[in-house]
Amino acid sequence: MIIEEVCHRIVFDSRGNETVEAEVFTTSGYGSAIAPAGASVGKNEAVSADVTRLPEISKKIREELIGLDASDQEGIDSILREIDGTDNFSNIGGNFAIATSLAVAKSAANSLGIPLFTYIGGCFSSTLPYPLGNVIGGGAHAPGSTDIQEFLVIPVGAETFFEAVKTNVLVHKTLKRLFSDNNLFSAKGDEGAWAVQITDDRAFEILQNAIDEVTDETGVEVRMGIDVAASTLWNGEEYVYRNARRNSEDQITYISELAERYNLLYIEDPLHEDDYDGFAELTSMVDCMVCGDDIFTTNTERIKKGIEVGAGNTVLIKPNQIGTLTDTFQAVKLARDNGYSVVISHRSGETTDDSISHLSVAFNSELIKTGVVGGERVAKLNELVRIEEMLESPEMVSLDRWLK
Ligand code: 2PG
Ligand code: MG
Repeated sequence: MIIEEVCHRIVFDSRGNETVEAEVFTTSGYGSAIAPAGASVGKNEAVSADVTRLPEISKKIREELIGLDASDQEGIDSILREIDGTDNFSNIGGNFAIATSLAVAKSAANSLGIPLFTYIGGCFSSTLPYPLGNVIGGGAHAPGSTDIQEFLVIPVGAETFFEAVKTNVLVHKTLKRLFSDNNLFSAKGDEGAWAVQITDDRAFEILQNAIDEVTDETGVEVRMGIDVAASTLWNGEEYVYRNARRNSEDQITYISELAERYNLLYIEDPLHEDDYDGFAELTSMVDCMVCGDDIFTTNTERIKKGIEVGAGNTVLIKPNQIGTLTDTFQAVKLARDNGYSVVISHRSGETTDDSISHLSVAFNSELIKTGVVGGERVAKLNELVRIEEMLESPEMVSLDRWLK
């Protein structure tokens, strides 16, 4: 499977922003991938290059990759790093790097005639993640709505991936009715979550009602989670909410109280991206998943530091935060080897690219964060429905560690 051609083009993402698509042709196969983009971007993430530099960047990549074996993922990813020459892809761009890296993997899988999840994870990859669905959102994804960026649901009682998606959808639909019953106007944020002009307290309350209704109706247990995206609330001294200001200690107390009151299963970015000690303190106080997104940025150096101090117990994995599939794999491996759970995640700016669905199965991840509705979110969920059907004996991943 020698690489014969590599091309890049500019396409559009779900926010209408321009992004990069890469295509890789081998002697016997083809793969393509598109880079997503975030709105609440961690300051340690790989940097995206301006897409207008496409001719120059594409030429550099093409010249180095043509003639190589597409199955040498590590070798190709290290060449991408060499062409770039910086730590954070600030030369050729993390967007060009990740699209190319994933397209190479897809072309290799296609050359072998096997699905991407089997190519990456091997023949024993057969567990499906639970979908972590964003149902009410604000922050950088819907200014004017809630302060907490994402109110999430996890259908822990679902026995199949299909049932899990159906349950999340039902919560999303139920919320629409509850908002309207309460004379609240609801629109949708960047990830298809409801954007409503309500306080965080009210959002928790209405979401709890929606979950209770859905569980009564379906018998499926649903748990709540949040992505505070606390770096976006942090002004350098305090967390600034619309009707409150909290210093670090107050923030830790506040989040731990929320965890208790709403029986949270999942808390992402409760503290700002440099507060390793705060993360560690909160992690020791609660017994749910405490997940690092902006703090870790899928970066092994940063995850290592987290492991050393006990910051978090779960890692959010976003391939475009780090720039290559090999780096993504290493982040997952480091997290796993140290007892951290793994959540594969979309970005708020997405396309119909479904690579992360395959990665979630290949990496045996506990959760996949994708949103609940909208073509670019459903593309990931539908691909997992197909994968579930494709597998001989599909099973949902075990969340026993987190369920009491
Ligand atoms: C997050 C993500 C995805 P963004 O903060 O976890 O929900 O948002 O892609 O804007 O960083
Ligand atoms: Mg986040």
